[in-house]
Amino acid sequence: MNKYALIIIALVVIVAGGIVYKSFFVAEVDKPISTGIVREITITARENSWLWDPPEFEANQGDTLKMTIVNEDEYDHGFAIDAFGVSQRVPAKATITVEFVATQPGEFPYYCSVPCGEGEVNGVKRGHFDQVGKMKVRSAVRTQ
Ligand SMILES: [Cu+2]
Repeated sequence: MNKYALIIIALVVIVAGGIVYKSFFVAEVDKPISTGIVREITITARENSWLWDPPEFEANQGDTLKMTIVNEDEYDHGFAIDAFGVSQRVPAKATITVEFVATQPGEFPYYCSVPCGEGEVNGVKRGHFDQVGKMKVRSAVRTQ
């Protein structure tokens, strides 16, 4: 038997082993969750306020989030949630959409990822680093 046949047999054994493991041996709690629910959420960067409106929202683990991000400002912002790999530029006076599945429970900040300056809002100094919100993902309860 030549070495290429051995390599191919080894690859087939590794791939087949992976498929068998995934199909029969992954614990129920480790399988990805999908509720099939699509949650539509709109978040707005209010003009010269350096905040996200709403400042927080909730979802269930496994929900698909269809987010619409509105930028009312004359300058760019960014919208980022590290835990779900979300990071998008939101150009001035523009609206973008972001879609992802909330795969893990917990509290996750969403923040502006593009330096956008600072200013005064009702006598209080605010800026780029104040533009943070909180996403709360409730843990899925399994019934089996
Ligand atoms: Cu910013």
